[in-house]
Amino acid sequence: MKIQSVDAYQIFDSRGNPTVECVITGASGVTGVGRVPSGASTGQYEALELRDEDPLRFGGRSVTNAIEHINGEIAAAMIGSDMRNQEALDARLIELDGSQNKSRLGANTVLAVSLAAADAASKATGRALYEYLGNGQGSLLPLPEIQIIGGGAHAHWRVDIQDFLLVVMNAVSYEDSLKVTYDIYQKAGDLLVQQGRAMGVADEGGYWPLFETNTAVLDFLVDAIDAAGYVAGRDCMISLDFAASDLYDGECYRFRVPDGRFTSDEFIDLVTDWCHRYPIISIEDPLADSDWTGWTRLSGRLHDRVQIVGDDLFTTNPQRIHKGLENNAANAVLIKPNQIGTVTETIAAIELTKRNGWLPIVSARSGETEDTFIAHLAVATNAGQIKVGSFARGERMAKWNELIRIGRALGNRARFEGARIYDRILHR
Ligand code: 2PG
Ligand code: MG
Repeated sequence: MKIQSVDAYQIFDSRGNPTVECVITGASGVTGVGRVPSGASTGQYEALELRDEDPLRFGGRSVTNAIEHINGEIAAAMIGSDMRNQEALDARLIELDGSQNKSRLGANTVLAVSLAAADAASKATGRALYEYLGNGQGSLLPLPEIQIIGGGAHAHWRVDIQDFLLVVMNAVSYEDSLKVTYDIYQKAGDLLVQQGRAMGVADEGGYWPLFETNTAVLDFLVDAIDAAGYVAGRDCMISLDFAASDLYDGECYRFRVPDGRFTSDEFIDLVTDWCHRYPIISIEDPLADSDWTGWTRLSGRLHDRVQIVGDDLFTTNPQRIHKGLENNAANAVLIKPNQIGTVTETIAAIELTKRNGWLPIVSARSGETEDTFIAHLAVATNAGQIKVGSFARGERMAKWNELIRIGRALGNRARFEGARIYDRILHR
């Protein structure tokens, strides 16, 4: 099952920005495709996303150099290799790049090839992608975290918090969690129109409304859950992505609505207070990616009460996850393949997280494509949770729908733990 050709070209993501698509063709004619997403609130420790930086072309965002790398030196190195040996292919890509953070070839460049190889190999072996990636061991359908309201860098800072997400705590199946989400997403939209707050949708399909404070959004969400016929705190809980690296100026955390500055300790007090006052089950990047002492202090207070997720803090990087484990900095890790650059390293980050009793959450980016790799990855690794943005827009629904298909294909092998997944880290 040798790789016969590697072909990359520029496509566009859900924000209309250029990105890389790569097709790998095997000697038998089988083809696999990889498409790369892109973040807006990117962490400073992420592997490098290579863009042309030519202000006259796509605002500097074109990916011609990435594509030339693939069609040139990467194709030369990949052609003739066995597409079924993902670890060897990824090791070769890492070796070719030769840098610490994929800065020579670009993580977007390398990931497009790594994803395409996995897809091609799954087809060549006649296995669904989740079966191929998980070597037949994956059967757990993930509990979704679904965005209802967007803010921060994804919604022109209308509110400070980036993601206000819903977790359906008592869902009995993956599809049940989508049904409850549908009810609440629709009801929230109706209420926003009634209240004259509706403006549109943010980058990931969540509403982008007018609110004067961040806590007013939390109050609104609780009301929307109740108005949809569910009980906040019992049936459904809230998950927040603070994306706090974007709020941090190196000394203090800054809120715009209302205007406020907080030291790390003061911000920890604020986050702790919210977790006591509202039905919050999960907090992501509650502090900046450089504020390690703050993370340890916050986790000391909340680690058995809420899921504490490092996204910018860990950037799917096993070295940073190790540091987090040593420092008791969190209890969960957001997993984004393009933060690290290869399928093998992404799976290694998930395994490291699980081995140490923390929870992985497979995640999309704010700039997405129709690619459904992450749905397969979540099931393949029995990750237990997934975050894809809201319950609207094609690039988001592609992932939710793919998980429905995977569930059907698994048949009675499919498992769903729902919110029981949190029992591994929380005392509830
Ligand atoms: C995040 C993601 C998805 P971005 O911060 O978790 O919400 O955003 O892709 O912009 O980093
Ligand atoms: Mg995040």
